[in-house]
Amino acid sequence: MRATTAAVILAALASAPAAQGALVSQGGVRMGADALWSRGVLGSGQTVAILDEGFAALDRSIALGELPPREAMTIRAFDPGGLDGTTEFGQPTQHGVRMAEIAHDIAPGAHLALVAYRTPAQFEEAAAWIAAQGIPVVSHSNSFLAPPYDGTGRAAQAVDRAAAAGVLWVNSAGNYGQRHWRGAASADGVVLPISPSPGSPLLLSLSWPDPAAAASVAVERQDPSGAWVEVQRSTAAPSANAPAGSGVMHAATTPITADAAPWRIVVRQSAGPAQTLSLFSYTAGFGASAVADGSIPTPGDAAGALTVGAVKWTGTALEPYSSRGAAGSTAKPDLVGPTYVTSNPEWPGTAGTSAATAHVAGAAVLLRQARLARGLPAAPADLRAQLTATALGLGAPGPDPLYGAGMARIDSTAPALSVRIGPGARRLVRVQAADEGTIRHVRISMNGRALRVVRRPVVGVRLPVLRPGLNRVTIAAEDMAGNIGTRTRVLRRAR
Ligand SMILES: [Ca+2]
Ligand SMILES: [Ca+2]
Repeated sequence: MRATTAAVILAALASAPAAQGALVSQGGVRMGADALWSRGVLGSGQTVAILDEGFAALDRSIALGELPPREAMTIRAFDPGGLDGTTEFGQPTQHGVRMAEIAHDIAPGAHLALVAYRTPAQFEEAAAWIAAQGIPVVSHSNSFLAPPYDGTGRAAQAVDRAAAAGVLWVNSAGNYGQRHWRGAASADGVVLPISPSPGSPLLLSLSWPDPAAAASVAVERQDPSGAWVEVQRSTAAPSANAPAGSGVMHAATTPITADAAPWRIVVRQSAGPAQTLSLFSYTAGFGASAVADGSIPTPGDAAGALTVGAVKWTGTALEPYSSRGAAGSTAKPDLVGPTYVTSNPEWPGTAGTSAATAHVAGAAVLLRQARLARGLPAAPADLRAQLTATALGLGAPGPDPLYGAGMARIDSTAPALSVRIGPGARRLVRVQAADEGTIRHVRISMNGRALRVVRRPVVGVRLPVLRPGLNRVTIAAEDMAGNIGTRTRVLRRAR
């Protein structure tokens, strides 16, 4: 995106409500949240839960003014280790703070509930607690690599129960588009090359549907002689996330720290009826061998989740890492949201489907307040219906497994245009575009040729001398949420 458009955004954000903190995510204006901010709809009277693995360094964010003081938030840790949390790799994580900052940018008037968990059991407990508190919107930007990934697992059921109790559960689709592989393998194995950064942890998760089959994933390292040496092979067990009796199998490795040597993955099926094996990698990508299709883990697979993929706030293309639904299915994802944003000056470029999810949760909070103010129903189904109906369609027409219904947006009204055209041989066109959101640009064309594109709402252009006969002047104004208003005037010059 050109710097001038970034300037348009910065100008719009400069008038954002002071409660939003020092820096406001560009994703807010990208979704057209300013259309509601300008009407004073900031999420007041609403609560949004940020459910995450950890909220380390929370006080730094508060000190920077990017989050409200602790006493103004609800804080609850289901992880006995506390709010700072731990990742799969045993590290404290600030991930939840980044998500809370984004939701707070979009809905600064909303009460925040920061909820930490570590294990799947704590996740289920936290989901039930959020529902019991009557919290209407939850932002959960995390996934479990625990099969099945078809909406029937325990984590998905916990989400469905919360949704049935009145929670709009906004969940990340996951960042596994380049870290998923699916296919068949023989006992000799399928080799998947990986290029981990030295020091990064390797952790793999393989699954298949039939307990009568045996399969494994192995991590191999090349020694200086060129020989591949197996460092670890997974052990298989019935998936703890699977419903009782389903028999879905799970074979995971434990974390290994990569070094500068070449590494690779080998997937084998050693016994039983031929299976479609599904492999997720926590960190290292599979390069050209990756299969993006069907790369949404759980609980983004839950019917009760509003599942969100990622598009950079500056564009319309799906991020290559954004997990995709199964080809031919329109079930997931439900939407995409803006990502690669900065909400805290110390954390430039927060990316992933995580950030997109926190934006959509914030948007849902604003819409809920606006709906309730108008006496409209605001149950999860109502919010979901509004968000999907007003989304900016991207990709194939209709819902698709890449973008779902498209980019979530709050502003779904096209700019209104006022056009005046003066007399004379070279006529002066004066245009004023008005919008509740922010104007991205105004374009003036004549006879199919662009004369002027400006990144402001008011513009005057002197037309070239008209050609004999009819001349078509088209004015188009696009807002940041992608709504386009157009006006066409036909000017005649005698032959
Ligand atoms: Ca912020
Ligand atoms: Ca608009």
